[in-house]
Amino acid sequence: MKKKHLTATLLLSLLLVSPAIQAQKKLLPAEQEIELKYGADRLGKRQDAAMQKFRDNRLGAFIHWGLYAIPGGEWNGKTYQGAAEWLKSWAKVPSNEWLQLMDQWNPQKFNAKKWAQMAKESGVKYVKITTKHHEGFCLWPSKYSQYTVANTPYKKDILGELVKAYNDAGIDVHFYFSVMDWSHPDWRYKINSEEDSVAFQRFLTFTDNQLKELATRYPTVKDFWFDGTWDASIKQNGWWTAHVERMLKELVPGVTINSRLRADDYGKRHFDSNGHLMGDYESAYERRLPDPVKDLHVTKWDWEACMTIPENQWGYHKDWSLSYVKSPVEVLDRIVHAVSLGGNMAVNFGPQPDGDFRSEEKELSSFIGKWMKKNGECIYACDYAGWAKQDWGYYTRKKDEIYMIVFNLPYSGQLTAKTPKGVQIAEATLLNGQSVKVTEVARNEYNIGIPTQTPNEPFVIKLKIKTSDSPVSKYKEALT
Ligand code: JFZ
Repeated sequence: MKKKHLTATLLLSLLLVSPAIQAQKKLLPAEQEIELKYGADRLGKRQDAAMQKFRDNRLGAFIHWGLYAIPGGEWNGKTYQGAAEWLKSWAKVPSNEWLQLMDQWNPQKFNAKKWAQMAKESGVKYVKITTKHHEGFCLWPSKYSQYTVANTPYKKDILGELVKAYNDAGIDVHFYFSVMDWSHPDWRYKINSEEDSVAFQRFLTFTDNQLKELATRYPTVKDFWFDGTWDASIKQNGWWTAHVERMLKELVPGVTINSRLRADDYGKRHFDSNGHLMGDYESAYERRLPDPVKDLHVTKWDWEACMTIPENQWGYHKDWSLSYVKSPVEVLDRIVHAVSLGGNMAVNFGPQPDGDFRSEEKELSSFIGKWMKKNGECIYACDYAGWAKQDWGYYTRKKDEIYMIVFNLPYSGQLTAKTPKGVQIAEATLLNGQSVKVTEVARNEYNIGIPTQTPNEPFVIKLKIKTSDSPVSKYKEALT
């Protein structure tokens, strides 16, 4: 049993992670590109106000909430270590039995306004909500499925309440949607026969209907984040992924779509057969991040990473002691790491079945929120700075302002900053305006002082820069 899960996990990582990484390396010279009907719609970053808002938001929350929250990783007295939202699969529970959990869906502590307030206080600018995960249970009263909130004791439209509450708080809502649907008889992993093909076309029509329903019921939705699209059946129907992207963009002006939805004419995913990103942003960085030195190619496109607080639990799991749980500073490190490479970060929360959040998540959320309140200007609307990574932490940039976000303090009491050619540091300050000593130590190399009373959490130094083509410097490069 265990071995099987390991193999499944390995296979998942091989199948899901590598295509994106491999494909982008195979960029062909323009004249050798092949013609694609369902390849990238656009070359380079999307440049419009809605995309800019998506990018400027930078910090988001992911919410995984569905029937899986009820068993919380435990089935028939046995606890499963794998991701709680996959429990149906780990414990091999037949769909009809699993969907009976709907009778217990009655989150008495659920309060959309409280969720929105928590999000607001945590500093996130958007929330990605699982409208439907692999299990097939819908958080909205879909007329195309019987497995929805409407048919539970709770009855109410959870998604609708959340969209309203978040929007009222000025927070953008993104929809997570799993195409793979374990509750639907027409879902196929692979098309092996005419019969499969017919069933699967029916399934795609059902999915179109649900997506149109979501887009029209909740027109303020800003993004669709697709999942469960890695199987052969979808790769054999790349046309459909291109169609869905166009359909949603027509229904919801400005909407953004992740690369995970897409497959091209040849079943290539994320990046098409010519190596161009499909969708609006890359979404394969999950629970891991690009290397800040070796993976600078990611700064060429928009991307969003997502991460769990334990090692790999998206939905609510009763027992967080089964894997390592990241500390608040470790979570913060990953947020800053993503932004320093021009990416967004969505931190995941898995609410309890009663509609409240576990205490660890509340604490984390409040830590991030307090830090963002003081230091958010180095995150929101910031981008890759283009400066060489140093050991003390990360750089981000907003126009001519460079932020140093310090995670590691050196014994020398000096932070090294190396500027690109033609760039000098004019001034350094803390975010409260207090000035920090800058010493030029070599051409394009500076020592930046640290505050005498060092903060007990990561802190930010803001640099003002000057640019000149022929830099006036008393330091000459060595003649060799
Ligand atoms: C998927 C889901 O199976 C999981 O339950 C969760 O919702 C997560 C956000 O997405 O899992 C994946 C999907 C893609 C990768 C890894 C896990 N990937 O590309 O590495």
